[in-house]
Amino acid sequence: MPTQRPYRVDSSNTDATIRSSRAPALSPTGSVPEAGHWRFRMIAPAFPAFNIYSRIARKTTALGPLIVATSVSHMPGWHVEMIDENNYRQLGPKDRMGRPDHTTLQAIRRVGIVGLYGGLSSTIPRLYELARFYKRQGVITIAGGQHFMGENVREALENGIDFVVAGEGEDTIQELLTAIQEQRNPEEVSGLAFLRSGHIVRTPDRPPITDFSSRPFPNFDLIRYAKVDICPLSWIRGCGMNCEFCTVKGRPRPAPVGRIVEQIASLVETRNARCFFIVDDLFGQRRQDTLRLCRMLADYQEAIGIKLDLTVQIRLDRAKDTELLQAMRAARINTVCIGFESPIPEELEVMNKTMRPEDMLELTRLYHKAGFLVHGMFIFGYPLREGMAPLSSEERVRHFRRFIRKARLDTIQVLLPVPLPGTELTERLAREGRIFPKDIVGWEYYDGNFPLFKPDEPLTAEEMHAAIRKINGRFYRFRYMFVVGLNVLAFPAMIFSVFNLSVGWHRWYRSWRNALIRFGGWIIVRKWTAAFKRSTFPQRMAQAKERLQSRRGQASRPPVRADAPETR
Ligand code: B12
Ligand code: SF4
Repeated sequence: MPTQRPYRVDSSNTDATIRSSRAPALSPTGSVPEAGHWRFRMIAPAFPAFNIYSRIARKTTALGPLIVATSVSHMPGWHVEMIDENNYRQLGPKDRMGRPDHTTLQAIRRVGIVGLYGGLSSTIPRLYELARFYKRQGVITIAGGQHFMGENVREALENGIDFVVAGEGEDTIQELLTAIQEQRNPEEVSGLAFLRSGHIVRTPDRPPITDFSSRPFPNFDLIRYAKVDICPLSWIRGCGMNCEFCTVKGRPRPAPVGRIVEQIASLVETRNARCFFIVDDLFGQRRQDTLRLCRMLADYQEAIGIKLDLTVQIRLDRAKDTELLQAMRAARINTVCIGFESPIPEELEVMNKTMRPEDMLELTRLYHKAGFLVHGMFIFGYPLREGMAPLSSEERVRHFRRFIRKARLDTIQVLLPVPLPGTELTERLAREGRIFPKDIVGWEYYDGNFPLFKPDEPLTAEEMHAAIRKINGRFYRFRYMFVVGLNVLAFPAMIFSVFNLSVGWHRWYRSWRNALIRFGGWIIVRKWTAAFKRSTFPQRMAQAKERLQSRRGQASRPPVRADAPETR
């Protein structure tokens, strides 16, 4: 019996559309600009609204999609570009709303296949909008990222996505594109989901990558219309901890230490890069390797006579390791981002964070003493387990303010809990029927700035929302504009009045930098509050609460017996 070809060519279409009897319609229209050349565009979709991350996103880029784009660019015959909608500068064509204009982008360089980054749930509505736009043009759409798990996979496949890639995408994308090119059945490719006759086909999972030694470095030149001032780098994937609210799971998998130094050196040499953000969630989790990395980085900077500026995410308990902190400082890791999460012991316990607030203060002091700038990340209003006594909004706000003041943090972010896809927190809240229905409060609100579920009584969703504005608003204030001015005036006195020039400079710089950020933060909080007041969110929240209430009412009502008399 002859084997069935998975694809047939639809010759009624002048652009020769390839159709599959087993998989989505595949149309490489426009992907053959010259014989043998295919075009691929990777897109990181825009954040839904201006928020506290908009500024930083404009200076950096999303690493995951860049790694995937780089992987495609190493395939023979492929032309690749990446558009980061959150870092999109003057030369990029824009639509009437000021967003990247994909019609013009297609007119300039027509691609046949797009990749869409779904790492942040808040960008999913924009991702679907883009997917539908490209699909209308006959472009094949592929999406990946941490949002796509569970029922979100079907949602994606019904919203303009042809293929959803699960987990790490750098190998899957190469195999999938090759299958498309060679008109082979995508079912042969591991780590995929797609629709066939309305049913989801899932291919076997792909094992996590463990060998990073021979993989290409992310190629920042692929990103068009962007200016990347802070280069993201990844050293260790996965996290050995198990925080209830977090999606980052799995055994830590490091790249060789030398590769990180080599990558930094290459970015310094080719892009004149100075600022780096190591995106790993737990820097320092492999102590010996971290010490080695820091020493190599320190030696490298000394050898080239250039000082770099590195930021890492690290746990508080690493502060006990004096040798590690010294090595990190010598490597010019200037800023540490720390997930304090909460100063309330019960909340820390539920999150699976094994810390006591009093120890947290002491450990923060050690980071400061070692000369780090400390960025504190907090979650306000974390839901407790049954039987635990919840606090009122005022009490919680007091706890947070007191802790932030005592810890003398340089910068803070206080967000609300987000029931992210695939976390234990989401499971717990869903079981308790507390998550606001998605048709009312959609993914665009999943950025940590909006209440997304019914909080523990006596706290209300409105109070929860007002609380983060109060805490952030107390920290980021207008008056810091004057402090910036005072610092400028005090500059010569500060530098020359102290005995040690280096200590004087650091003290002055820290005070000036923090005042500047706190004033900038005031502008962001104000802008964000104004946008919130214009938004429909309060009405949505009221509607969502009503829906939850009526569902609860239905659930608690005794079932109507079949033989019960009819009531009027
Ligand atoms: C850097 C970072 C940021 C940066 C983002 C910078 C930018 N321009 O995008 C900043 C600081 C702005 C940020 C902000 C927030 N973040 Co953040 N962030 C991260 C972090 C630490 C690293 C991301 C990264 O580079 N990973 C490394 C790369 C290699 O992995 P990857 O992105 O998953 O990509 C791989 C695969 O997913 C896949 N893939 C990805 N895209 C595609 C596309 C295609 C086509 C294919 C084939 C494959 C593919 O292949 C990639 C390579 O293997 C992650 C945690 C983590 N470890 O991932 C959290 C994370 C992404 N953030 C998260 C969250 C929740 C937030 C915030 C809401 C704050 C908060 N409450 O924690 C805000 C949201 C901002 C907003 N406006 O919505 C969550 C997202 C979960 C979700 N479903 O939304 C994560 C996963 C952390 C967590 N708590 O669980 N974040
Ligand atoms: S919050 Fe940080 S420490 Fe906790 S599991 Fe996520 S990445 Fe690991």
